[in-house]
Amino acid sequence: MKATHTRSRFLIAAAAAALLPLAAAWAQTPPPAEPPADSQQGATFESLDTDGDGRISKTEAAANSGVSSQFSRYDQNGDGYIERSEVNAANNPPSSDSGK
Ligand SMILES: [Ca+2]
Ligand SMILES: [Ca+2]
Repeated sequence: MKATHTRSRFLIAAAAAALLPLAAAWAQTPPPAEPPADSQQGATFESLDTDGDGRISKTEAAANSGVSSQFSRYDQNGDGYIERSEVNAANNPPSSDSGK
């Protein structure tokens, strides 16, 4: 009787150990609010300008792969920062505005 009791305890421990990796995998399920494939979606100038100095550094742009990969396209004067006016210019090409 005593031997059976010991063996069942061992089996329970083994089963619990076998379940542990599964529990860990469940815990690592990614959050449902995953950003869409279009990485610029949901990223605003303010959200990227984390230090609030009014311009986006390369470090700040790294938070958004879309902006980061096109950093040189946005940084039109090449000073290493994306300013708001540069974002506006990139999003609204001057060819569409022939006011002058
Ligand atoms: Ca900044
Ligand atoms: Ca710039």
